[in-house]
Amino acid sequence: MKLYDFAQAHNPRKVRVYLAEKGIQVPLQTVDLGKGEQRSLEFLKINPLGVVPVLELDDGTRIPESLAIIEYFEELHPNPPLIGTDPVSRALVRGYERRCEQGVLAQAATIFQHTSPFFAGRVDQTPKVAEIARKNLTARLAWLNDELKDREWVAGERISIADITLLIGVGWAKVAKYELDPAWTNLNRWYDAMKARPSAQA
Ligand SMILES: N[C@@H](CCC(=O)N[C@@H](CS)C(=O)NCC(=O)O)C(=O)O
Repeated sequence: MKLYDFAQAHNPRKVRVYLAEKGIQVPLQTVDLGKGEQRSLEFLKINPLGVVPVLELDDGTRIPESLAIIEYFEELHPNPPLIGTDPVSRALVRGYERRCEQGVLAQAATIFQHTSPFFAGRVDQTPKVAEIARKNLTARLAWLNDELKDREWVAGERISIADITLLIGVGWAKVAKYELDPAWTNLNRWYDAMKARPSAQA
């Protein structure tokens, strides 16, 4: 088994944070996005879409998409549970995880793609698109700050993949030069707690 994932250490990586929380070791094959290795002929044979992560199983099966990889490991290693423990808590974790992916991580990625020189020439960079994504991101983070008023974790009483997705989303927001509003005290408290976990270095 082998996990293809990006090499840059400026930001935690979703599957690797998850694996660290679970205590699962998987050999890593780094792909240097800065050098464009994800678009090399060699890597396009592994993922024709030219993005990481990809999990390669021993029989050669290649699983794309971080959430699919995480769900695969969760089925094999249910403990400690990071996607709930029963139908209701699993549904809530998945619901909140999507809210963090679409409302935070995807918006931060859009800002980055429409403002960073890294994507110039590959994306038709449009300031208005970045501005709309900033507004969406602010609205979703403000809402999450309210949600975290009475609880420690995004989707309930234990840490879950919703927290991991939000951690990655906030990390990408910072890469896109977006900082959390200090007035969001619940969200900042949650972020400090997430960053202090050893998994955040993964
Ligand atoms: N939805 C995909 C997103 C994959 C993705 O966009 N990966 C980024 C790194 S976080 C990438 O490989 N980007 C390379 C590029 O755009 O050139 C997932 O969750 O796995």
